[in-house]
Amino acid sequence: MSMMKTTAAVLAVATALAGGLVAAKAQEITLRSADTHPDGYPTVEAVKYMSDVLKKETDGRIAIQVFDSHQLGEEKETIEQTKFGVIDLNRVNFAPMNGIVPETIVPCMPYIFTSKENMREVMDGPIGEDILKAFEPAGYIGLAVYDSGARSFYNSKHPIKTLDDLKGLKFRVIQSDLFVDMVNALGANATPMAYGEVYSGLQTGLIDGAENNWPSYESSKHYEVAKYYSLDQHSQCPEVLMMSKVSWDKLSPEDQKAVRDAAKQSVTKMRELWDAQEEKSRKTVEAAGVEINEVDPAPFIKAMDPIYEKYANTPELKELVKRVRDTQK
Ligand code: GTR
Repeated sequence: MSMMKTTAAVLAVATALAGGLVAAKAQEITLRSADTHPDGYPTVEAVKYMSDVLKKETDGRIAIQVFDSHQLGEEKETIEQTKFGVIDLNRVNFAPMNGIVPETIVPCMPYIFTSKENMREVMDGPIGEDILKAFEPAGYIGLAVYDSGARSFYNSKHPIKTLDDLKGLKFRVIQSDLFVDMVNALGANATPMAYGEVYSGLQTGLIDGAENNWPSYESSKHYEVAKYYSLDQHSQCPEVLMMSKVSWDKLSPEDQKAVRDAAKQSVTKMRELWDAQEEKSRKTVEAAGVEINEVDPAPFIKAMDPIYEKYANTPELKELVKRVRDTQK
């Protein structure tokens, strides 16, 4: 067992013993929140900001403690623990929720959004609300959607300019069947793997590359071991902040409202931090000598047609895709 896994396991047990949502005094509540990213990353900072808002709104009664840097485990594990109320809040990407809440597939679909603004507009409106509502039957309360930029390929071998360049390369993908099929449809070999294992996977040559946005590529230091970053931007799959329904049900309706409002307020803050971080991360990797190239997305978009057939496979999901497309007319 790796050091990281041991720490995660110990913490998980400690958290389980403490029973999730902690009430120090009857009226004082500290919500535990998980994040895979390090301190300072926009998602981590946004949840800390939410905690400040919540404290203010509840006269200090409710606060959030953020466990960053996957201290509580890799995303898949924390998602399970959140279901059982061992973890109260969890900030994860939509992708590892694809198999649990089918509606989350739609915003992860390849090239579904035409721009960052389009993604924000869709997720702020009724489509985003409907997707967040779909979390509840699965045991989660969808609180807020955060930016995650666009995911692009990086690898240790050569720049990806055409589909041919992807042939024979092995890419780690986020743990979602949709992503496995997307990357395979482009002609590469996809291997789902936990985020925390990617750096060593790249270093040892187990994988040739992975795919992610600027801030993750930079903060994970993957750029040190995979120095070709090719901007095909195949998915703008956003982040979600969700709460365990078990923990949620322990709150009074007033406190639930305060949590929801504070989460919504953190979205604006997150976007400011996100825009600045994308810029900063780009500069950092450029200065480190990363070779960056633009990609003509047309053949990539075409190659993804079967993905829409396979994954927009129910009348509900087809309708959601159509509603997103309608915002682009
Ligand atoms: C990042 C995302 C993380 C995690 C990671 C991954 O963009 O913010 O939550 O899902 O990607 O690739 O595993």
